[in-house]
Amino acid sequence: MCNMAAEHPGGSKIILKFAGKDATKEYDPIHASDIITTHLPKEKHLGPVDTASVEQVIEDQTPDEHRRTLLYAARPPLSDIMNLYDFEVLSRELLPPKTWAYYSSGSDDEIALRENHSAFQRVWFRPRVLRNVNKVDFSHTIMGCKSSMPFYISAMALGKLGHPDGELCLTRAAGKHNVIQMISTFASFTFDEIVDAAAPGQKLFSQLYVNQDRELTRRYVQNAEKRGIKALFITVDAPQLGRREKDMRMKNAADSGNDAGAKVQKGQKVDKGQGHTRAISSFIDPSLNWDDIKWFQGITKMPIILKGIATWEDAVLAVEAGVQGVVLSNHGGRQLDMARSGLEILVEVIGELKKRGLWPNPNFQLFVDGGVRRASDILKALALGASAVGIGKGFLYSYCAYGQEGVEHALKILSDEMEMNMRMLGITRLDELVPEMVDARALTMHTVPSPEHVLYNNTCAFPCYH
Ligand code: 173
Repeated sequence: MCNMAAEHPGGSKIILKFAGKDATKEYDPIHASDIITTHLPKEKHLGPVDTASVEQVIEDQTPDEHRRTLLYAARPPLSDIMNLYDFEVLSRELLPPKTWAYYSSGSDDEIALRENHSAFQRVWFRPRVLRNVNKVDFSHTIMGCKSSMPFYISAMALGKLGHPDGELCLTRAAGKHNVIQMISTFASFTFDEIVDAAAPGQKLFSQLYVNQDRELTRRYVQNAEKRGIKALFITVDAPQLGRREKDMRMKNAADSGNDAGAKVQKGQKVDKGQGHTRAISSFIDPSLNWDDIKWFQGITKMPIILKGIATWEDAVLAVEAGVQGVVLSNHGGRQLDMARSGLEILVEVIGELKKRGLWPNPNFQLFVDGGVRRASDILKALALGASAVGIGKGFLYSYCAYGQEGVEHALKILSDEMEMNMRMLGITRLDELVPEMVDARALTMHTVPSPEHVLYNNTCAFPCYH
């Protein structure tokens, strides 16, 4: 137990805080169910818990939990939800503050987070008219997989924090509506539990954080291939997790009470207030580099996509490394603050690949993620040359608020928006989308005022000082 506490990636404090108590509620969302069998040596498996000996914690709801329970019961009917932002507004009120802080936090001043949204606002349409747009078809092929729409559900960690069925809400809705889900390495459910929840023939992608223990990574990748995963998205923009300060502050607040943990920790080096992600991410290998790509190509036949490319220079290196594509992204504004939006990177990358005779390229795909909430966003990215886009938080918040039904409703909203926008753009199929249908001249101009006049109002944790 003591050894374990010292090595626990989330710090020893939390272990000591729950020592001798039932920690299921805290443990479950953050740990996949196979973590004990895959990470804890056999000799440390002490056997089944004698529940009679466990200190029972009968928890009354706090006034805030009670308020949220009432709010949850009084959610508007799904038919009132007009767009993907509506889910986000509801989630902010419905989720426990710690969960909202973890999901919604961008890094540092959250400028990259906001930029993802505002970049789309700097691209305008040039619609064509008087074309027969009676029948509109927006089905698409992504990495050889048929999809009802030109996006995939991007990987997000710790889904159970937001809903008991977590990522499975996505899997079930995606299977029903024929869209592709990318499974996160740090999902709350195990990789196999998610694949098992998929419908027969349902197409899935896998996101990979490369572990310092390459043997674990090899097993993870080869299991993914065996289970029929269609593409491997290796995250390359997170050698260290960004400072998501909202998340970090919540951890500090939770730990600052006068509990046993705090006393026992006195004088010890404490892993203070890292927040959910930084704690879990200690497995990620910061030594990952271009030479490792060959190793991946040697252990799997799945197509490899590098997720988190932010410059044309690295896109060229990716082509040269022989991978099948890249995701142009700033990691939802959660990594390097002020890294540009995927949309802006896309225009730069295509220009430079063209100059080098590397574009168009049937063997290399460009994906974009970050800030996508509307079909108009998707169409802008496709017009500018993206093969497809990734949507994460839009779907995350839809299941936080309404479970699987919420995800299905989000898909229906996007489908309606796709049809309407394509008609008004003057196209009936996605291959009719051309760069001339957008005006992206302002994309590289970063002079748009940020939505909040005083940035620190957004990141400050001490509202009484406002
Ligand atoms: O953005 C994230 O939160 C993320 O990528 C992550 C990384 C490690 C653990 C959990 C989440």
